[in-house]
Amino acid sequence: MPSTKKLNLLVVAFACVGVIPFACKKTTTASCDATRSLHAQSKFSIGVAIQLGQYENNLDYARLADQQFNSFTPENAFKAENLHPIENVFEWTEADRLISIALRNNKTVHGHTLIWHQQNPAWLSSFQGDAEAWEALFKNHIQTIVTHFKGKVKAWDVVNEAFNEDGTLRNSIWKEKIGPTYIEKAFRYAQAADPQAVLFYNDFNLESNPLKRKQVLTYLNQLRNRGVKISGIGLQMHVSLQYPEPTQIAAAFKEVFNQDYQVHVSELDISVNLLGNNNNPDAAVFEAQADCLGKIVTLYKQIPQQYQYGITFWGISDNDSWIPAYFNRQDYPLLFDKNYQPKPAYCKLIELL
Ligand code: 9MR
Repeated sequence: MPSTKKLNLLVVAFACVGVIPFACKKTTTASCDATRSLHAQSKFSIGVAIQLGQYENNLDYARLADQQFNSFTPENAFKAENLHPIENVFEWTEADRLISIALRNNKTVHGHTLIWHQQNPAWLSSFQGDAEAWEALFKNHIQTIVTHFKGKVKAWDVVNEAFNEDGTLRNSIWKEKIGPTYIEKAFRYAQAADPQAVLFYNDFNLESNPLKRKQVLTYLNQLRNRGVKISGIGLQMHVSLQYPEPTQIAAAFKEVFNQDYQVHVSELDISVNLLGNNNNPDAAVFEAQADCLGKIVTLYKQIPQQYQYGITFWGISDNDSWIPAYFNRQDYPLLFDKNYQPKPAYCKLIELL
């Protein structure tokens, strides 16, 4: 995530915290065990970001991954720095292990991500070549990966986080070297390599920033009008107790499906310590988190079924979340606690699905 995202989140949080300290109000959730299965309860897919190392070394993690979720998004294993670490060398070993675990356990795999400005291999920034060489590299990167996983990966986040918060195109190595049409080209190359794959554009703050959402939709609609296949939009939804308001989320879902895009809540987590001043939240905070998730899921269920691609959580337990390391603060944003026990958010979810 870019540092601007960090800043934006904080600015938004400071702006809101005095006005609406708890957008998601407290209710009481009965305690529950995790002997049931989220995905078995659900009409749409319930996904999770998977870390291969955790899956292979932590029995609690693997048990919950298998039991509760039916779609796996590799959290980092499919990013360019891991799959394409050296020019002309692709490294499949770990990604293939993850695929066989998923398929053996009847999970679908959501490929994340083909083209991004982050987690690119070092060789890319020093690659010397003319426009033609860059185009060949770009095409080869996308098509080698999509072809390798054809028939095994159901859907791809073809392009990730390509827009700024004001809705303009973000500067990135891809925009610089391939040109501003790189998004269109990425989708066309992915589609040609696997015509069956479901193709997504994925980004953050689409649920909370109407300007960015409008610009992204306008941009993607233009591509579609030129015959580019774009099946859906991933709203990452790294949200918090304070923000965004459920009304904003409802508006976002509606705008996206009204324009004929499938809606993937693609990286859901709910921060309970956005400002870093509540390292030991009490039970009321976790009830509020459950309530917040309940509102999101209730809104998601109102989306017409053909547009419900699914909800994916960005990790299993609070132990596995990216947030503490990235923001250098304690946080507890997921469905299971650090001991892999269900939290009120899990109980709320299973009750609502
Ligand atoms: O969760 C991922 C974390 O382990 C990585 O260190 C980080 C690197 O930027 O990427 C995290 O996942 C990101 C995802 O790929 C795209 N959207 C934002 C996610 C959180 O930063």
